[in-house]
Amino acid sequence: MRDAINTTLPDKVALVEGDRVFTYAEVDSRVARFARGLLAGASDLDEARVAFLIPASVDYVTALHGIWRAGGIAIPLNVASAESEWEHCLTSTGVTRVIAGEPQLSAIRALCNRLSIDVNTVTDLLSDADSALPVVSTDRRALIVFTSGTTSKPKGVVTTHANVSAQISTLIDAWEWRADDVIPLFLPLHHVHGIINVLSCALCAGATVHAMPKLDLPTLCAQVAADTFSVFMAVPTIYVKLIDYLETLEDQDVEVICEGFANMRLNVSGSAACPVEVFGEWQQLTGQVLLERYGMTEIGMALSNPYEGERRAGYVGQPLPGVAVQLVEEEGGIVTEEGVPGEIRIKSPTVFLEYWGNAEATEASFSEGWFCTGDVAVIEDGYYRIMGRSSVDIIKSGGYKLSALEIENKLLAHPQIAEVAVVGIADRTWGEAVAAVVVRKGDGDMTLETLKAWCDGHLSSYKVPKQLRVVDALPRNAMGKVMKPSLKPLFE
Ligand code: MLC
Ligand code: AMP
Repeated sequence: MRDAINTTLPDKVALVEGDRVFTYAEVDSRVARFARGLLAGASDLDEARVAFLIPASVDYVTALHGIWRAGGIAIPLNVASAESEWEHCLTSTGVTRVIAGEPQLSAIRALCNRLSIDVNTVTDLLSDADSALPVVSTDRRALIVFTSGTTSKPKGVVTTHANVSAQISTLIDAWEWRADDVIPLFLPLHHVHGIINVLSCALCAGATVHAMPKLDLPTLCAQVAADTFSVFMAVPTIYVKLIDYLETLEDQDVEVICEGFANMRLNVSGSAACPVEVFGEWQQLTGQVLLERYGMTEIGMALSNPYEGERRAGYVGQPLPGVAVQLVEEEGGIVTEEGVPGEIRIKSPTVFLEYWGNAEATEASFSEGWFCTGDVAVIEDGYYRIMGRSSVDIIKSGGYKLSALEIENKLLAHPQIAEVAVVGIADRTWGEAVAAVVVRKGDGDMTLETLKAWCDGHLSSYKVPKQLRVVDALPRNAMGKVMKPSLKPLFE
């Protein structure tokens, strides 16, 4: 098994954070000091849940790996969440300790006090003790990442150290990661795209990560133009935003930025379907043939276009090495021919262990040892194409998976909302955008602006509806269930 933080090149730069630079030896030593501080004399955290609220930075890496080395389970929190969303993550997993970045401390301190959870910064816990660190076996739980689904509250996806390691190794091999790679990291670090595909693969390969607190296109593009990076990974929304941003620039600036992308060895797109037009526009602008791949929090990456070989627009390629894939028809039969759609099912060392504290949901998500993704695909000419999802209650907006039910439940607390249905509608930038159809109660106007204002503090901002329609009644079938597909035309 590879080391999670490469130790073969101690003097090489692991992380760049603004104007600070950290070598692999420095990161490694900081992680060990933090792990000792967390242990505070104990021999092992024994899978205690430690949550952390830290944007991309050396502190994030220190917290993640420090928790692992001390034998704890790491739970990265979304820095953009509302307090009630953090509360669900903390209470549903029995978190005993939170590590916060300096600026995030004030946002989460009151909640931690109310829940009697210790809260510290990384610096608070750096220790110079020279006590031994535990030997953590690979079958132990490592990480809990929260994912939205068809239930109202997000579920905690538990992966073991062996799962995490398999997810990393698969990608290092498939995409030929190497120590001289340099990658920007602007994706959120509470999801596998940022955590595994970018940060963990890079640190394991001995590459250099430029950690950015958020996506800032002018700064990013200036670095691209200076040929800083060799690899680039993003969700389709970011490629759309880049294309739109380039349109606002002078020709000579566009040229140097596109040249910077052209000089990279790899541009990857994933987490949502990359529209064929975006694939084409990116190729035209930069010469880069995007490598599109398919994954999920529960399974890491499963399907990928080839690193060497033809990358097809609109397709997600073939199973990654070590990943077994089945397509299963609605009636339960395994698809054996091309052109027949079926649900994607996965068996692989990368597949998660369980949903935290939810044996029922874990069991329901497997069939004969295969994880049932809920995504439907078809094979055409040897390449998988994702056709959609089996549930209308899941929305993919800018790469975030959102639960329509979770948003509906929050909106129902609005004093003027009697009934609400949330749907995803096609959107050029976001892929799908959150849209709400509301039946009002009481008097007074309801506009998108007033609804958005009310949502502030109740929901993460990216879950807030971008469109609103007020209707007299929601269309329901004979069972009383809202017929969501019939709501989408309201937004055309
Ligand atoms: C931001 N906004 C969004 C949004 N992101 N709205 C809908 N969907 C989103 N994804 C809204 C904000 O609420 C805000 O609204 C406005 O856009 C500007 O916010 P911002 O934070 O400045 O936006 P920006 O930085 O441009 O963010 C866009 C983004 C971000 C694409 C960079 O959404 C992002 O990082 N997405 C990636 C998510 C991800 O990593 N998913 C992987 C999951 S793992 P207002 O109204 O306040 O102005 C997975 C498995 C796999 O899927 O296969 O990888
Ligand atoms: P998450 O649960 O946030 O990990 O999101 C995983 C989901 O994102 C998958 O189940 C798919 O629905 C979707 N997804 C990921 N990659 C792709 C892709 N390349 N094309 C289409 N959908 C994708």
